[in-house]
Amino acid sequence: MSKFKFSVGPWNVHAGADSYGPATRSEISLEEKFKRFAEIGFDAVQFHDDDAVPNINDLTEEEIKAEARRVKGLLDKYGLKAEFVAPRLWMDPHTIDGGFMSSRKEDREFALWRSFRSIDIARELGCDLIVLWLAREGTLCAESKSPVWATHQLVEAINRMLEYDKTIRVCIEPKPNEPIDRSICGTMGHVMAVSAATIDPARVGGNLESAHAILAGLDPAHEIGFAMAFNKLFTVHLNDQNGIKYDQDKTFGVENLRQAFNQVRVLLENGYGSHGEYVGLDVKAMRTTTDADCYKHLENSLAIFKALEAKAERFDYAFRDKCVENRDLEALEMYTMKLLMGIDQ
Ligand code: XUL
Ligand code: MN
Repeated sequence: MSKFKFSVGPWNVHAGADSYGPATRSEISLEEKFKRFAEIGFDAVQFHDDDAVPNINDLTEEEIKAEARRVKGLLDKYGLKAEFVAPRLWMDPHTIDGGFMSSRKEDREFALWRSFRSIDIARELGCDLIVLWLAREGTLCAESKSPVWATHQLVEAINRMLEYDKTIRVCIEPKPNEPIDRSICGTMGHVMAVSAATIDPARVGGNLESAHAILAGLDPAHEIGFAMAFNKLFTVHLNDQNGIKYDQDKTFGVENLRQAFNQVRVLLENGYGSHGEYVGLDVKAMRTTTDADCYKHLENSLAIFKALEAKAERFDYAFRDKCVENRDLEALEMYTMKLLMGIDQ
């Protein structure tokens, strides 16, 4: 029995289109996804603003809230909670050169409008968390934007959200690049600095995605630990990634089992979830996956997480301490490898 609660986004079950080719699977309705998420064992759903309210730009504020209430009804029907809402600030023509730090004032206002609407939607869905994945916040042409000005724009935008709703929490999901070349807020360290500069740091934290940390050349477990040291790990996006290349969002643990184990171990060791945090997955099916198997990557990620949780529960801390005391890290490393390989010891 897992100690954790799990969440997932509707975009994690998708039709398989990528930049180089069309869809390979059928589209699935939001309700059908909710039904299967609940059956698979998820507790909560993560949303982009327009996952919950399609065509959001064409609706009035009241229409947006009404549609969000309808989606809340669907969540209730399947016993699911909403975990967070993330404004999608990368698809719209207004976001070509960024959102909060776009070079044009009307585009910056659009980004704030979507953020305020995301807060409204979150409230209707019954959650208090806004995730900012800052997809286009940075520079494509290094000389085009001052990183000082851009960083101030980000802090100011978060302050406006904190003022708009006095109890909403804002959570940055850092990523060093893609689709932007040079990101303004690329790691957990950046997130902590931005948080500290806002008007209410206790309400501004991070969402650590394993793949994004690996893209930054960092260890996801250490990024998790760093944020937890400041009580700022508001959620996680667990997945896997084969080195520093395009963002792959692979099934959790399939590339680096030891690194995955250490993410689970750090979460478990430090009581992640005791303030209601969810273990979120952000994983994609392979393009070859069939319609019949289009939830397999989620089932597999959950199964791998739970198997690693059971290993983490069995981790022999007394043996670890003895190895550390004797400076016998070779023995500790082999103990860990045997634990992962299922070799009796
Ligand atoms: C992009 C990414 C997004 C965010 C949500 O790399 O991870 O799916 O998690 O906007
Ligand atoms: Mn993510």
